[in-house]
Amino acid sequence: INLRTAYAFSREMYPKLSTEHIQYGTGGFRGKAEFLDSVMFRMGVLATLRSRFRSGAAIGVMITASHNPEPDNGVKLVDPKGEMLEASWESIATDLVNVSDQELEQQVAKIIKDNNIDITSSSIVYVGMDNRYHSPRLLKAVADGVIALKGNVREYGIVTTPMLHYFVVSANTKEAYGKPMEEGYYDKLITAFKTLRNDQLENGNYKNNLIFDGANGVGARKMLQFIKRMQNSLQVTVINQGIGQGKINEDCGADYVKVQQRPPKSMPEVEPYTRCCSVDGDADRVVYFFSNDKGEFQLLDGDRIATLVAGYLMDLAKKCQLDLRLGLVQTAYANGASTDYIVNELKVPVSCVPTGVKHLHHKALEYDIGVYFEANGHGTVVFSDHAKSTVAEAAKAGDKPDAKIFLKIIDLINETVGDAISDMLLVETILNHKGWDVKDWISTYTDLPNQQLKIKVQDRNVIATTDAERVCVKPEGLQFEINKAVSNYKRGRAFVRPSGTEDVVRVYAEANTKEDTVSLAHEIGILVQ
Ligand code: 16G
Ligand code: ZN
Repeated sequence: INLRTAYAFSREMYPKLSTEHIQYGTGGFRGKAEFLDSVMFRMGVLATLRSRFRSGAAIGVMITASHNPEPDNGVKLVDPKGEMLEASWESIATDLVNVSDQELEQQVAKIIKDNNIDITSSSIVYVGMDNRYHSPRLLKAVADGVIALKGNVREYGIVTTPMLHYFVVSANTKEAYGKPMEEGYYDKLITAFKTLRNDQLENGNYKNNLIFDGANGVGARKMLQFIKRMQNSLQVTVINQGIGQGKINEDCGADYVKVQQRPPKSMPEVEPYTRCCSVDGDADRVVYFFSNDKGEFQLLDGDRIATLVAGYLMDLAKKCQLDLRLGLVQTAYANGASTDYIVNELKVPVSCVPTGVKHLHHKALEYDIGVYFEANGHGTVVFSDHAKSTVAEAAKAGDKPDAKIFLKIIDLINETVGDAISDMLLVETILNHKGWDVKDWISTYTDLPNQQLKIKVQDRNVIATTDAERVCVKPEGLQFEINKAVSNYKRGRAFVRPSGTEDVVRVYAEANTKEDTVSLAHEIGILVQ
C-alpha cells in the first residue's frame, strides 16, 4: 500500500515533540501526556502490525498511567490471550517510538519485512482508556495510527485495564469465555459472585458492607455499574468517585494507601473495623484496610490477599480430594512475615521473581493453581487446563458440592491479569465463606514494619540487580554496604532497584520495629545517593 499520505498526515498531526529516549517498560510507555501523541499514533500502527502478525487476532491498546499522577499518561499493548505484549516486540515498540518523523516510514517497512507481515491481511485493534482528561485525545491518536495502516479499530471508551484484557481474550477465545462487551464482563463476574453468595449475605463475623475507594479513576465508575447490577448481594459505598475536585490517584487509591500506609485523605468517619478497599487509577490493583478500636490504620495488602486466596483454594482442593499442585509467586516487596507464613503455616511452595506482572504471571503458569500477587495489590490466580478439567469433572459428579463452588470461583477470577474488582469480589466471597471479618483475616500473621523510599538520581540505570532484584550487582560495592547496614537490624532486610516506570531508584526496608525500619531505609537511601 502507498502509505505516503498517511505518514504526511501523521507528521502534521502527531509530530514527535521530544528527542528523549523512551523505553517500553513494565507499564508500557509512560510520560507526561503532552509528549505522548506521537507515541500513541505509532502504537496504533504497531498494534495493527501485531494483529496482522498474529493472523488477525484482536490486539489491545490501553491508554492509562495507572497509579501515576493526573498529568501523566501511558500506553500498553495486550496480546491475543490477554497477556502482556511479547518481550521481543517490546524492543520493536521501543525502536519504533524513538525514530524521528523522517525515519518512521522506513522503520515501519523494516518491521513488516523482519516479521514477514502481510499488510493486506485482516486486523483488529481494541482500544480502551482511563478517565484522565487527555485520554480521549490520545485515544484518537491510536485510532488514527490504526487507520493509517488501513486496519480496523474498535473503541471501548473508558474501561479498566483488566476489562480491556478481558475483551481481547474473549474475542480471541473460541470456547465460551464470555462476550467481548462491557455487559458480558459484568455478567460473567456478577453471575459467579451471586451463585457463590447463595443468598447467604452474612455469615459469622462477616458483614455484607464495604467501603470502596475508587481513586477518582475508572474503577469508581465501573464499581457504580456493578452496584446497579448486583442487587445488594454486596453493599458497597464508593468514595473518590472522580466527580468534583478529586484528581485521579491524588491522596487516595491503592498506591497512596499502600505506600503512605494511611487511609485516603477523604476517608469518612466510620466504625472501627469497617472493611475498606482501595483500587488504583485503572483498577488493576486492590488493597484492603481498616482502623482498629485504637484508631490505628491497618493494611491488608497484596501479600494478605495472596495468602487468603492460596489458603482457601488449598482447602477447596483438599475437600474435593483433588490432587492439584498449588504454588505462590511473590516479588522482593513481599513482607518477610508473609513469606514465613506461606512456608511454615500454609506449607505451599513459594517463589520470588522480579517486579512486573509478566514475571509473576509466567512463573505462576508452572503450577496447576498459580497464585501471584505483588505486595502493591496487583495479582490473580491462573489455572492449568488440567486443573480446570479436573475441577469441572468433579463438579459434574454431583456428590461434591465443593467442586461446584470451586468451578464458580474459577469463573469469578480474571485470569488474564490482576483485576481489582474481580479480586475484591473473590476476597469478599472467601471472607463470607469463612465467616471472617478483617480482625480474623489480619490475625493470620503480623506484618513486619516496612518502608519504601524514592531516590532521585542522575541515572537510575547505574543500579543493576540480580536474584529477583534482591541483590545489587552494580555499582560495585553497594551490596556489601547494604549487607553491612542490614546486619545491624533484627529481622532486617533491604534492597534497591531502578524503577521501571519513573526516573527514580526505589528503596525497600523492613525490620523488627518501626523505628528500626525508618532508620534502615534512611541508611540505605544515603548509600544510593
Ligand atoms: C508497573 C507494573 C507493576 C509494577 C510496577 C512497578 C505491570 C502491568 N505493571 O506498573 O506490576 O508493580 O510497574 O513500578 O506489569 P516501578 O518499577 O516504578 O517500581
Ligand atoms: Zn494499575
